[in-house]
Amino acid sequence: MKITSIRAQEILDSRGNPTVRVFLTAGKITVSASVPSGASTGSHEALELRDGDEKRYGGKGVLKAVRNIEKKIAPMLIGVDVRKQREIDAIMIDLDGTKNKTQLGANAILGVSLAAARCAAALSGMELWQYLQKTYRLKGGKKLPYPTMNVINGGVHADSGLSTQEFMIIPQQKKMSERVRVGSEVFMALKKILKDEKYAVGVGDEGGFAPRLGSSEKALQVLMAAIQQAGYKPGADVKLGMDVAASEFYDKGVYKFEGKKKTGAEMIEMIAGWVQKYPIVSVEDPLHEDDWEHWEKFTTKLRHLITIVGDDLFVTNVERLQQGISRRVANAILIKVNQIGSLSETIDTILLAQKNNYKVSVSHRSGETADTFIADLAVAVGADFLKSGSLSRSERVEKYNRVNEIEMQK
Ligand code: 2PG
Ligand code: MG
Repeated sequence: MKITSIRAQEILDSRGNPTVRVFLTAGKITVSASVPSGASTGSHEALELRDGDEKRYGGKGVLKAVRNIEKKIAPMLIGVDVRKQREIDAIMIDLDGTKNKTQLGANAILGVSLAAARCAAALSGMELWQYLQKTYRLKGGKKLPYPTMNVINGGVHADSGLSTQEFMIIPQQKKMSERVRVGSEVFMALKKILKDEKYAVGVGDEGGFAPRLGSSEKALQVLMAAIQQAGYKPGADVKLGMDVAASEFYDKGVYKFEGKKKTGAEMIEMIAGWVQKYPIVSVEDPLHEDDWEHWEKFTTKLRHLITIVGDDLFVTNVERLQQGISRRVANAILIKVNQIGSLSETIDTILLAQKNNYKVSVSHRSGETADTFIADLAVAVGADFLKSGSLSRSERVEKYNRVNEIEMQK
C-alpha cells in the first residue's frame, strides 16, 4: 500500500513548547505521530531543528521542520510502500545526508518514521507492537517491561534544588496492572508524607513531586517511608532507581553536586554508598557523558550489583554504544527515539544492546505528548524497563495505560 499524503503541524508538548506532529495517509488510513523533546539533552544527540526566530515561541518554533516534512520529505516518500519501514527511513537519512540529521532535523525525520509504522500497522490490522515485531523480525512474544516511575523530580526538570534528576520507584509485581496500582499507591502515600511535613506537592516536568528536600539522600529516605506507608516492603515489593543526569552539573572536571564540588571518584563513592544503604537496583548517568574514565571505574565497581544505564552517554546511537561495549562501560542503555531520529536506527541500537547482554530501558522525554508509541516499542523489543515518568499527568500515565491494555489483549 503506497503512501499518498504526508502533512505536518506545529503542536505543543507537555511543557508548552512547540513540537512536530505528522499526519500520514496510505490506502484509506490516516494516522498521526508526535515527536517528544528533552530538556537534559546529551550533546551527542541528533539535532532537534528549531526555527531560532525569536519573535515566535522565543525561537523554539518548529516551522522549518514542518516545511522540511511537507516540501522535502513528502515528495520523496509519496508512492513508496508504507510497509517498507527500513527503506522509508533510509530514504530520509540519505536525503538529510548528515551524521546528526542537521539538514532536515531529527524531529522532522522521526515524526514521519513513527507515523509510517503506525499507518502500516493499522493497514495490516495488527497491534503496533506486533507489527513492529514482524517488520523487524524481532523475537516475538509478549514480555512486558517493568515501569521505572519518576516520583520525585529534580535537576533541570524542577526547581526542587536536588541535583539528582529522577528518583524512581520500580514495582515488582507480576502483572503490569498491579505494578501500576502499587506505583500509584506509593505516589499517593508520598504525597501525604510530603504534605504532613509541610513540603510543596506541586509536580515537576515528569509529573513527580518537586519538594525542596535539601538533599538527594533525604529524597531516598522519603521514598522508603512512602513505600512502607503504602503497605509494601522496600526492596521486595518495590525497588528504587535514580537518574543522576550528571552531565547537567559537570563543569571542567568538577561535579557540582548540591552545593559541594566533587571529583569523579567522589561521585562513585557517594552513589556506591547509597546503593549499599537503599534498595537501589538501577542508576542512570552517574557521570558526565564524556567522562569515560570514571564510567569504567563505576561499572567495574557496581556492574554485578545494579543496572547501570547509559542515557546521555549512549544517546541511542550504535557507535556510542559500540564504544561502551568495547570499554566495558555500563550494562544497560536508555532508548529515546528522538535521540537518534528514526525508528530503524532505534531498533538497530536495541538489537546491538541485546546481543551484548545490555539491558534495555525504553524512555519518554521530559517534554512529551499524548502519543504512546514508546509503550508499543517497549513491548515489541521485549524491553526490560519502560521509563515514562510519574503516576500523574496524562502524557506520562498513558504509556503505562497502554502497556496495561496490551497485557489485557488475548
Ligand atoms: C532523561 C530524560 C527523560 P530529558 O534524562 O532520562 O526522563 O530527560 O528528556 O529532559 O532528557
Ligand atoms: Mg536520563
